[in-house]
Amino acid sequence: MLDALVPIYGELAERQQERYERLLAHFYSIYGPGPVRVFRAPGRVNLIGEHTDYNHGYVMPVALDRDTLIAARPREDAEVHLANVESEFEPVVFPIHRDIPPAPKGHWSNYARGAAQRLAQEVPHPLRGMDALVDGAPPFGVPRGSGLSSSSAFTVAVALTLAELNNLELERPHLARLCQEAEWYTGTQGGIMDQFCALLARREHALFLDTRPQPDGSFYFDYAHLPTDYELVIADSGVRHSNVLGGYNHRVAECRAAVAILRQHYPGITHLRDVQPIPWSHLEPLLPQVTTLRQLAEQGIAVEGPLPGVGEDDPLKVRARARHVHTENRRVEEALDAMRYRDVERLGQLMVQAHISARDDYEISCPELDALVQAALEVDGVAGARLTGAGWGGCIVALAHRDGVQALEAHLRHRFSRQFGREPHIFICRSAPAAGEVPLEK
Ligand code: NG1
Repeated sequence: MLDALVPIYGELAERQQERYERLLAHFYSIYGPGPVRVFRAPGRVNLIGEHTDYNHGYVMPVALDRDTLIAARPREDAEVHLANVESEFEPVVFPIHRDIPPAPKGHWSNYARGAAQRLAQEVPHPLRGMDALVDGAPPFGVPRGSGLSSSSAFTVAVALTLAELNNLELERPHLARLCQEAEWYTGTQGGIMDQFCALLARREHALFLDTRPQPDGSFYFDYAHLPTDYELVIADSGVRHSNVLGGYNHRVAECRAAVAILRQHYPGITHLRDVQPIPWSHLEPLLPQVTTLRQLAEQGIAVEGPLPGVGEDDPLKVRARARHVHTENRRVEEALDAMRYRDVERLGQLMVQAHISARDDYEISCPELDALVQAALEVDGVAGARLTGAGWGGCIVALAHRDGVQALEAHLRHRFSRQFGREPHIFICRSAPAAGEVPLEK
């Protein structure tokens, strides 16, 4: 088994082996002896490019060695039997078909239901179900609600497992798109970054992705080697956020409202990305600082797409939101150049600018994240730092010279606990390969 784990987890493979053995023993205790396959899907840390994906912009994530595992065997019928190594997540059973009723909002099984439903819609024949056991538990799982995309790791793991057990031959970018749509089932209107990263990442590389599908449905993406001698240090503020229950869809709505307004001047645009070549100074005067769906309707401006949870009179800060997306896309392009030219200093500056834009224009930061970023920037050898993921809590990522990592950890702990009375959880991001089956016989 170790031979299969070393290419994924490197020097931590031995500790992972115990985890995999525990998972298999648990699986047999629920479903009995017999053949079993194991699949994994990683979480991610986003280096730069936040809230750009649902605007068809650019992103640059890195897959983490924190992942979700599924041990599974196919069933003769179409039922999914799903258990979880964490007892707080109750076992569920549901049949796979094109219209699977959801569990209550926020229920863990909705990610699996969404994945199964979307696959069933995709293929013309019925799918076989599975007996499956999920392991996303700490310390090896992706921390939940912390902007490291535990939800997509789970969704992708389920979709990949079902696809493989049913011998479906799906190109990975296409599977990523199906997984993106699968997550909409849970109630968020998210982009494709996380699922694409989980399925196409490369170890020691950031994935540069243009999230706008090409006319033939393909995507442009590329890999940039992570700076040598530098580590990505992740510090978790401990502040938890749920995209399903929180402000994420409101930001999506604000961007859609900005598109609707700009469409008066640039007919045919569908996403903010479509105005990316136009200088911001031309766009800014066209966008009000604040509007509402009612005011827009009164002007005959219809905002497209589902807008779950957004009321007629909720303020929509379209100008600042669009400015963040416009400037952030430029920063991601520049960050890719900086990485190619091994210009770590520039990459760090761009990360800091991205944080400021996320804080001031997109308003997705919080005092804990701002304090962590500020503290990180006080340490020698830290090139840059920013919040990562959806925001409103979760983690920061700092780009730190290897020699400065210890000092960084100590300083973050000291500064954070003095201000908030508790310590942040800090870990170094070891990059991981994309999702796949783990060939355990090796
Ligand atoms: P996290 O950070 O995992 O909540 C979310 C979205 C991404 C992207 C980022 C913000 C999902 C599954 N993930 O990620 O698509 O929009 O926020 O950049 O919706």
